[in-house]
Amino acid sequence: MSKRMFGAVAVMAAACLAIALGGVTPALAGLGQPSQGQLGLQLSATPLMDEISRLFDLVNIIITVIVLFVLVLMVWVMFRFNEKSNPTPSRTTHHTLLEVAWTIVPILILVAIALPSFHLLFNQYTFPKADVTIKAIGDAWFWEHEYVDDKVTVTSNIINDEDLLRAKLGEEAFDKKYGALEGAELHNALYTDSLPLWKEDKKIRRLSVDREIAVPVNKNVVVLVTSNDVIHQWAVPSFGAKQQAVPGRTAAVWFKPTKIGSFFGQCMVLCGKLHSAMPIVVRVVEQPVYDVWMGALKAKDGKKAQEILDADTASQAVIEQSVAQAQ
Ligand SMILES: [Cu+2]
Repeated sequence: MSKRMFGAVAVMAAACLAIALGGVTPALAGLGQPSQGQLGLQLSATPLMDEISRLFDLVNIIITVIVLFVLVLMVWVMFRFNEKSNPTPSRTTHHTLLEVAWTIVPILILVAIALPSFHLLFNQYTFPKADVTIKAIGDAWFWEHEYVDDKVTVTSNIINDEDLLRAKLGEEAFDKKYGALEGAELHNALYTDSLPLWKEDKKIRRLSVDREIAVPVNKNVVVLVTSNDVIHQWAVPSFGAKQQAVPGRTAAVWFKPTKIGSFFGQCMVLCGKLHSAMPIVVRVVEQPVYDVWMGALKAKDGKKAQEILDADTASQAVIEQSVAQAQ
């Protein structure tokens, strides 16, 4: 290999390695929410997601090594065995050792991927005894969360630019200011004017909801997922939890959150016009906070329940950090 060629291969290898390492750098991924310029998965908050992240990293490393190996081989063949450098080609058609190697090595690679993959599948489908059971019902376009044992339901609707502005200005002033606008003009005005309010209210645009659901930390949560109308999907990336919501059927997913905070998810199956308007927010809190929150829900006071979550400094600190990052 000539010096110049070696230099080019080295630069390409370094670039690939930088991309591969970038994918696993925690600074680029958010906990419980996506972040600007994110390359890898969202940070993990459950043992299942730990396992998913490990498998993701393992497969990424294997892919990177294979790509670099094939790249080096191709470059080598192009330069070392072209007509000019190698005028009399070898007539070899078989090489037993090589043939055995290129059969065995891929098998070993597949086994190395299959073992952790089956282990993960087994864990995902082995349901622990549930401490909290939530029935998540997809509707076009919002989520209802029914706490099966406590017989309470939390309905989560997305917060829009308009909602923040109406709350800030009051109904009358809002109508006076925006009543004459329509279409894109109205949309742009609402977007621009509401931008500072998102930060002020400590909410994340397109991800925050009016009524969040809460679960206690370090407890097993089983979510039964179904739908009232079309196919949706209940998914919270940091929990490694994702399940189709099919009308007439109930599927289940489980997670055990080990970190306190706010965890954002979304409907992940295209379900219609407002598919993007059905986020999920799960607040992971200490058991006592959860009990007080549940008490408020049982007293049919959804507003107070949300205030309890907003006043919980432990999980609120995490969301404030997220808001600061997102702006
Ligand atoms: Cu959807």
